[in-house]
Amino acid sequence: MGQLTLPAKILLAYLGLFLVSVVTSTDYIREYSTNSSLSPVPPYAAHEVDFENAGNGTSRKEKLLNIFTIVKFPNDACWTGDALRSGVCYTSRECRERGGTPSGACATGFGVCCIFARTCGQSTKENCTYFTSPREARYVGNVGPVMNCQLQVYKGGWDVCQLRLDFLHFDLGPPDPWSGQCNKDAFLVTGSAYSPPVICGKNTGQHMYIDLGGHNYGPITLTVTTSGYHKDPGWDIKITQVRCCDRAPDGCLQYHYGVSGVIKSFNFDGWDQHLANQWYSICVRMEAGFCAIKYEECDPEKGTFRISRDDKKSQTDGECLNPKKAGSSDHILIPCGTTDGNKIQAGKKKGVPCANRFCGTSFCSIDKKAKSPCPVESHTKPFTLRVCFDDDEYSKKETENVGFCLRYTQLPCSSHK
Ligand SMILES: [Ca+2]
Ligand SMILES: [Ca+2]
Repeated sequence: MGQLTLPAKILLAYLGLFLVSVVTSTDYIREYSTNSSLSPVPPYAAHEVDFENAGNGTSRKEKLLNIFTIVKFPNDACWTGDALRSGVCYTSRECRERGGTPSGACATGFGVCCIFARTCGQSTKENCTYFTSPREARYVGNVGPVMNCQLQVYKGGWDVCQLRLDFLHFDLGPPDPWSGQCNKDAFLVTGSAYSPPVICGKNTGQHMYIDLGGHNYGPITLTVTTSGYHKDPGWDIKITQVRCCDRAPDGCLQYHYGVSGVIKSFNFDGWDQHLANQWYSICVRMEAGFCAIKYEECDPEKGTFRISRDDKKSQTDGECLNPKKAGSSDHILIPCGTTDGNKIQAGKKKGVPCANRFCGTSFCSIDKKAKSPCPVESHTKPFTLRVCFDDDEYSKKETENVGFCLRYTQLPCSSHK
């Protein structure tokens, strides 16, 4: 092979490029063509296919096709130097063509880690896109920006069932203190099979799964509206296209992994008011060897469970649905929750084995004998907590209803009968 003439080398290089274009347009798996004999790289193809850093990594597949070696690598997630940004491994040309920004190498140097950032008025179908607030959202004088900012998100493949939205940064205006509605600023998702709740306020660290539906091929629209009330609103939302085999269970707006973790109502970090019209489920994946789950307030001293009432009392079940008592019908639902693993409300309602609805201003006083932090545990599977907040906060009894922050811990099967 070392004896090839220059024209023969050019021919081989072009033939290699032809193979690349055929395969990459028909498959998620990207392929590169190199002439392994003309080591390391045919100079004429080096710029086009960017394999000058070719290594012998385990992630690529090689096979001999005549005198060409086809190098395949999947479009996996990759990490860049920026800790907040992950990308998708593409060839440098594909990254440019898809409107991404190359940032570092991946696939043992055969690809570039391609970052996709989008803002108002744009669209994407890329797995792992960052939807960020525009420059004009920055603070100018005493007035905040008035915006109606939309991003359209298309399915990136036939086997995508959900979008996962991670709010890396989310700081919008607060809800109206009386209605609890997001009437100043709002974030909403439209076009999905089931509409998630409209949210506003402070939601950094929260996430949502959006169901695309089996037959829905239209775009999902993410909309942020701002009224000028918040002087410096901003957001950075990571959008992941979730393949059907990796999806969260149906009906779970939030899906948490791990033996323990923290769950919060939207705008809990705003410490002003929980949002109205919130109807959704928070699910926790049952980890291997764990059979039950317990929830306790993140900080009972501070009062991190305030959903209805204003008097440091708690209620359960039917009481939570009685606005005359609770000032609201706002509650959370923990299927068959108990305070000591057997029963709830010791000494109050004999014979009631467990409760489903929990409301009030303290998670702890549900069982008067319980000591802080008074966990509520549930042996019902799968582990699900449902949020049911009605459409207003007008009642005087609902002042300072900040919502909830609960820490969950899964309980090993060995600790229970
Ligand atoms: Ca309330
Ligand atoms: Ca309410």
